[in-house]
Amino acid sequence: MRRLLVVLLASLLVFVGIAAPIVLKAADVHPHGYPTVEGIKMMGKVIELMTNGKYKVEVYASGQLGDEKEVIEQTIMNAIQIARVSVAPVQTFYNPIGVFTMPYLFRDEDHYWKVLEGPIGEEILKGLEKIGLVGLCYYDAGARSFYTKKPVQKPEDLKGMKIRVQANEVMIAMVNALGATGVPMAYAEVYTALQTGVVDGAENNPPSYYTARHFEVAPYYCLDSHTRTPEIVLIPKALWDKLTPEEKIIFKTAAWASAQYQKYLWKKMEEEALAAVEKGGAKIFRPDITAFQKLMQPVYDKFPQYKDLIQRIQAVK
Ligand code: GTR
Repeated sequence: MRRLLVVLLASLLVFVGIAAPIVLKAADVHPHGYPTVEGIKMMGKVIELMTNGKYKVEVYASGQLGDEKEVIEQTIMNAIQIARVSVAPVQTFYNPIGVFTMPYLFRDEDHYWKVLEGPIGEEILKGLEKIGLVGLCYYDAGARSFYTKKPVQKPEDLKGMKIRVQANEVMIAMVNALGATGVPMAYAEVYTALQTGVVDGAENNPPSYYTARHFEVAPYYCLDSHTRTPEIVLIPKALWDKLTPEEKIIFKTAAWASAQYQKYLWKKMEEEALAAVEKGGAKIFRPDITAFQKLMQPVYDKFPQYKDLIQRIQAVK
């Protein structure tokens, strides 16, 4: 009798539309307040609102659900439903996306967005389905540059240094081409690795350099802007396939809207971060970028699989 009552009550709740929401777990390595985390929160709110509460997005910030490689694996298995990661570590799972981590690939910011939000960017998002993921949109991550414990103002200064990179082959090759050694390592471990001298430097954009407080332990920031590696928002294909046609539009639209918001927050934080690290004692160098760029040919030679894509990217005006 009691069981029957429970079943009846549960079906009634479903009927009047107050069933327990389907929880979607979202992962990000950055803390609350960081543009990517706030972007995902906005996307979650739009999804919740537009589906009348059928879905609820719970955001796990600061790497609570693991490093990016683990998060990607879990998202493929539908144990995590929203992954906001850099495209760099996605390369191991889907090689073509690694093209976006090639050094000095994009002419400028305008070119970057034209490529990402044009047919090539769309094609890469679509290709992710082959590994069980659906790419919803890209987020801004500006340009990455080196920061070190000893000053680096030109490529020669990097010689012999150990530089932490993301789990990405192009990044290792890029650092090696400059005469240093690329050491892949999880983001959460970088602070201690710098502090204890396990590595001599790392590389990232100003908001990461600032919020992860790496400037405290590697105070020389050399703005060589070697890569413009975008961020990406991924969901499991298993989840996508279960969505109704209407829900698919809601998810896509929510992601698109959140990208506009994230880009706005990004611009603000990029400037604030540079000022903040300087205030915190970091020294910023603006080097001759062509000196770095000139040494990148071996990286291009090492990844012939990207040749066609690179040509198409360069042709985007
Ligand atoms: C940041 C990026 C993170 C993570 C990190 C890293 O710029 O937003 O997703 O990839 O870099 O270097 O590990």
